[in-house]
Amino acid sequence: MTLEELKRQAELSLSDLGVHDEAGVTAKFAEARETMGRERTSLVSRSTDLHFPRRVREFRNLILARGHGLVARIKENWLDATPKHLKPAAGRAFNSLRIIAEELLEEESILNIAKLGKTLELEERLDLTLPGNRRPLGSLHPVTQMQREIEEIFLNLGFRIESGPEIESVYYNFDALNIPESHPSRDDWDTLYIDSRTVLRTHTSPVQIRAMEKYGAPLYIIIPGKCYRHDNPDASHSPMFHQIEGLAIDCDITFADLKGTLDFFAKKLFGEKVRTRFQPSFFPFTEPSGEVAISCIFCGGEGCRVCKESGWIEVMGCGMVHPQVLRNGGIDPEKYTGWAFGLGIDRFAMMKYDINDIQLFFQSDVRFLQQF
Ligand code: 2U9
Repeated sequence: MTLEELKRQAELSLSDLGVHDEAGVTAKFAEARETMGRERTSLVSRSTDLHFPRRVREFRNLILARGHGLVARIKENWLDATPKHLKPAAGRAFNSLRIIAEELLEEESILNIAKLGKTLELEERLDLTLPGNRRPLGSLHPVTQMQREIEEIFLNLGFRIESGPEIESVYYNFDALNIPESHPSRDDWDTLYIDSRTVLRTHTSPVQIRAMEKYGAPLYIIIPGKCYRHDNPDASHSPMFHQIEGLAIDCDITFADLKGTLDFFAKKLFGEKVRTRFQPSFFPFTEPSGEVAISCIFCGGEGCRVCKESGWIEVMGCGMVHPQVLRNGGIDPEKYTGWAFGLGIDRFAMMKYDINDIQLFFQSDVRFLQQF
């Protein structure tokens, strides 16, 4: 029976349709099920058609819509209106019709079949002898690779990786680090202010203050992350760059520990032949402070264009944590001492991969990135 015919008969009672016994009831309901099943199959066979999802919904409503759907009409006329002696047979037949109708019309399954149909139909069209379309494998960004290489060295030394907010308070980014109000780094020439008390962090040092407050001493942590400075982008400066800082606080930490650790780090990263040189420097948050240089990795220290014939390349800063900074972190400088260092990860990646323009890291040019 066609769907149109089923719709017409669903408006009539079974006795109007000449059904007067249980066999007739079962046969009539079987006809209805068969019609719905066939309609569904032909619907799915047209699954590649653009309007398929809409047709599925329409067919679903036609069959299952509350009140005027076919199943509802059949319930009213073939079940509710059926004489008592045929009710049990009609009840059983109707229940199986409703269940099948719902399963038949479970939208998702129809759409999946459709998809399958589409792929099947695609496959028919697909020439499997054609080469597959290669999905070029990506790789880690060179700055990320350098960061992980540095993290690995300190993780193996028993340090933990800490992280913290990039939008920081003036207190944690400057005050707690002993950086005086008048210090030039506070100028909005150097720092990106969100408002008078909030900045984009200019270094990861504020995370160390937070860690000292949170964990106290002893503390062995490294803090990698993005930092921001009001810098005009050029070959060696970017307003957003990556830093990693390290902090070791314990009851007998000395400058010798600092030198030994950073010398070990440099040899692990640039090779055992590399030598380190420490020269006095100044940072508000360390006293004494040092500038660390490594023997030039391009000329082995003989002198070349990169190291400006000096044989040395300055790579990072360090120092013993200033007692006031320890106090700001809630640590008693009478009991504990500590060392800290800071380096620019992008600069280390430029050295390692011999890249002369920091902007290349942030231009998302796949021709550049796929080299790593
Ligand atoms: C605390 C105590 C001490 C972190 C340090 C440096 C030296 C340093 C520069 C490296 C390259 C910044 O990105 S850069 O320009 N940083 O030279 N940073 S000592 O000293 C700290 C930090 C936090 C609590």
